[in-house]
Amino acid sequence: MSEALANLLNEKRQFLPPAELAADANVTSSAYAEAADDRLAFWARQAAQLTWSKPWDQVLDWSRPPFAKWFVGGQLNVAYNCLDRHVAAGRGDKVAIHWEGEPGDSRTITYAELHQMTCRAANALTGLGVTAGDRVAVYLPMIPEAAVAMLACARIGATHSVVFGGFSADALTNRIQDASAKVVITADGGYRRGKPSALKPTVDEAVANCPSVEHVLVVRRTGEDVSWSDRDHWWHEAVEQASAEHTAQPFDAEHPLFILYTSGTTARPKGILHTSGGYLTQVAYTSHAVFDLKPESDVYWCTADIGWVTGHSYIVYGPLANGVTQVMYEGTPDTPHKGRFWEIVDRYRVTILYTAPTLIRTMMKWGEEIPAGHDLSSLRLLGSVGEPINPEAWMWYRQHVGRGELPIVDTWWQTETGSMMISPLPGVTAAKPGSAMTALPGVVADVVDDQGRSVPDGGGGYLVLREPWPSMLRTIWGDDNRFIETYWSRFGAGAGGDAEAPWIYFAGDGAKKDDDGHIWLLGRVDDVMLVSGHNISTTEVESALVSHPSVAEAAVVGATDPTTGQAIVAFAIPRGSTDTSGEAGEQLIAELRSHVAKTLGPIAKPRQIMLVPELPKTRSGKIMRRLLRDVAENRSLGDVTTLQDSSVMELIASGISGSKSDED
Ligand code: 6R9
Repeated sequence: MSEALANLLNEKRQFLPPAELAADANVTSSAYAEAADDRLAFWARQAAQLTWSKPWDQVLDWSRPPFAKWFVGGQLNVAYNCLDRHVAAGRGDKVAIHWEGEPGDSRTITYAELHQMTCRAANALTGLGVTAGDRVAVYLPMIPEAAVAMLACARIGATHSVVFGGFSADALTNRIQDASAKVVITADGGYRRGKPSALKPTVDEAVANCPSVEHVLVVRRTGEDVSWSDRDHWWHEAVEQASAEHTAQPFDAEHPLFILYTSGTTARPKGILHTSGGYLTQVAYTSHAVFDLKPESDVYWCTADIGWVTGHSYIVYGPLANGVTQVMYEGTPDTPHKGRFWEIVDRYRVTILYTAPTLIRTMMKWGEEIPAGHDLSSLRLLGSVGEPINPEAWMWYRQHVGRGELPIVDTWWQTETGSMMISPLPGVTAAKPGSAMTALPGVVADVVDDQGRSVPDGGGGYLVLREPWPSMLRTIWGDDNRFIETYWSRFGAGAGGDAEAPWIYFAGDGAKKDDDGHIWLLGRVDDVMLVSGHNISTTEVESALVSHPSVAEAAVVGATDPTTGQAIVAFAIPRGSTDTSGEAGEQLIAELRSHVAKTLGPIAKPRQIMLVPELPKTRSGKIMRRLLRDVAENRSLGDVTTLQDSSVMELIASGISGSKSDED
């Protein structure tokens, strides 16, 4: 059999769960067998943990794949499940959110208070004419109002579309336009790296090109001056003066809950659509099972931004559905000092920490003496998400954050999957550093070869999901065909041929099974770059470069970077008349870097841009990024036999000297 993906790493270390955690774990090994025995009955039991206004008639309708319906006929209110039912059960005084602002200010919000804030916001949105099914864009810093805005939308059946606060006006415009959002919720700004970072001017610039937007709600966070128009409303006037009485109406299990844009491999972002009942069922279950949440005693902290799916599922919906106390932090980990995270863990006695490999690598760079200077004894469980975690980083995390004894759950999932899919169970699994281990109960994952055949243990290939799952994406907003093409057309029935074959979801990731059958994620099989935990497509950055008048063509690759995981390295072909000699070349590079940052947001700013006379292409015209990666990482060139014009690489090498930009 030809190998779809190499299996190079051989990691033999394995760590048993601590006996104490295993003895008291929410979920034991029997869950795997129960789910395997009757998967739909298993998910129905998890759904029954929620409060439904009307029970479902059918667990799964898969009669029109790949369009799934879960809990057909059932009705519930997502916000009710996250708030009202806890208050009704007498837990209103329990802290929902310990919020800490970057400048050091803090707020403590109980479930009763969060409920009231959400009711007011729901009434305010209704007052602005928002009704069920309308789209609301949310562009906020990490402040409690971000969670309130999302829950208020859920409460009235409006579909939220959260846009990461680091995105540019262009990116925001595209997303508002694609969803035809009626209202935008933003703030004057937030605090980042020790100073106010404005948001409102970006919204002003964006909505100038968004005729669908009728109102903009503005939270006052920094108190900086903002320009104002007739469509703007202060949150503290509209929301805080609205009534705190609001009765949540039930919505259909398949009612749209949110759209979240992911850039994917093309420049046009995909609006991933999630619905209500199945989504909440799986985020609530996985929070309970993988984080082993004990609402009575745990203090949970997920360091993700709310603009990432992790913030949706594991700051807002999963933890709140479980009624746990959590920490929410506004700022960066090194403001005002590099021990800020550990200070927060100590201050709030955090028990469960969920963060990203890029952060762990940053902490490694800063040195182990920094966590060692804080009391981390409250921690009992660590989690990781967003990229493959290198075994070294995993070991460092366990050693220096986890006292050499805490379990680490490496959770693989995607915006599209909505919830965790592959992860250890902390009281069950003997985890291996760097492996996400096995599919969670109720999830059917596999690694297949090019032909869609399951690879044997020890083999590598493509990660697929063989059965529908409750929190799966339902479509790409406004583009069912693209949904089918992107996720369902690589293998199985959707790939053509056998119409009787099952429908198979292709995740776009490479993976391998080790000799014990455990799954190791190996990154995207296409060329998406993962920078600081954010997926950035090559095409988007290339399109941004080419939109500059001096650039004719561009290719970008991800090159290994000790801090951000990968850094963007771009190759650009200047237009004929462009002066690229000496200082003019340096100037152009600087201009291109800021152009990309302006077009796509600072996260997409290339670390390095090389002005080259040509790009390596295959005979069919596709750019061979593999060779560019060799150049970007200063390696000798790999196989060039499929190169259309082999002199191209020499041309590129000659164009590079002196054109590297400075690091910033
Ligand atoms: C939750 C989230 C999804 C992509 C995914 C994969 C990568 C996420 C991972 C991981 C290896 C893990 N990814 N978690 N790779 N191990 N534990 O990250 O969603 O932003 O949509 O990214 O991230 O490549 O396909 P999203």
